[in-house]
Amino acid sequence: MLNKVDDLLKEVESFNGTTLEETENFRIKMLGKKGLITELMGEFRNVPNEQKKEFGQKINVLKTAALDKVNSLKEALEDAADESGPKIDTTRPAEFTELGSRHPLSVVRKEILDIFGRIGFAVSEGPEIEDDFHNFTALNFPPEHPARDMQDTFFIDDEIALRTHTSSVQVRVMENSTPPIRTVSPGRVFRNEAISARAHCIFHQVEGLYIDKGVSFADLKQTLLYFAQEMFGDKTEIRLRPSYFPFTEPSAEVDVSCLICSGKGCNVCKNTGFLEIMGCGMVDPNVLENCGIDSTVYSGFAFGMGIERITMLKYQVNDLRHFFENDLRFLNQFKSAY
Ligand code: 2U9
Repeated sequence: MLNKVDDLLKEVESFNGTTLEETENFRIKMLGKKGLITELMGEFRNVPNEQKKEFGQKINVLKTAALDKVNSLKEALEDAADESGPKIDTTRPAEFTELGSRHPLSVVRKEILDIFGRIGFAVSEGPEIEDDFHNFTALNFPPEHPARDMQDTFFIDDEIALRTHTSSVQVRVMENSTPPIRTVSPGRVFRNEAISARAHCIFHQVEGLYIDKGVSFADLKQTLLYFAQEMFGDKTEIRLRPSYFPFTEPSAEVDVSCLICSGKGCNVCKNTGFLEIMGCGMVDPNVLENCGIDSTVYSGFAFGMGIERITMLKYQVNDLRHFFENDLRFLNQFKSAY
């Protein structure tokens, strides 16, 4: 029995496997469940008592030698395989990563700001929580104007409210700079309205303001025609209808020729051939004076639009609530937009 151990030790010491497969087979032959060393260990009970101690020591040496030999050969063969060529295919294309997309309102806001940016309008932003002066008084809202009503405005206290338009940002620009002023103000606005397919208590605006010497209604009209054609296509026509806002005089609603029927009449434009896109007007001299600008020297125009409305018209979205629900089936349709 002791000789058998010595013979196996010699076999282990002389083994020099040249492949991983050969080495694994050797391990199974020696150390596997039915391996030679395993079997020999099972013979322990048959060893005469006076040899048990020596047998036990020798078999431990044999087992350790076999394990060391197998492990060191495997390690060396694996290292050699690594050096002979990479196991990782570095030319394999990366796993596909799902990209997000911009929200349609962000896409359209950027497009509006870019269009006005190309004709020299800077971007100005300001607080969403405003005081009465910047949201109402400076803009010529009389003290009893219905927009100041709790029904229409979210008041925080008597003096402070969530802004109802971004005109308040432009009041701040006028207070803090001297003409010429050419600025567009994008931002969230808040109105105390019931949520429906056509209205929401939070929506997004871009308002524009141009103040300089000699600014006329003709400048306003041409600026808005440029905007409409950049936004909706160069065949687009505009139409101005008289209107009223406290902060502009004269004031107008701006329509574009219907994007679906080009003015012929369809159910989208309710057979009028036109779609309303914004309001505009010449800044009321009272507003200029309230903001520290001499109305005898300067004049200006202003306009305001809802980003939701422009997006609905441009992408034929028929329910305003889609913009706030973040349903991926809706948002994924804007993946190709930049
Ligand atoms: C200053 C003076 C005047 C901004 C203007 C409108 C007309 C307008 C509406 C469009 C749809 C609001 O989002 S909406 O509900 N806006 O019709 N806004 S002129 O006039 C200003 C702005 C700033 C200092």
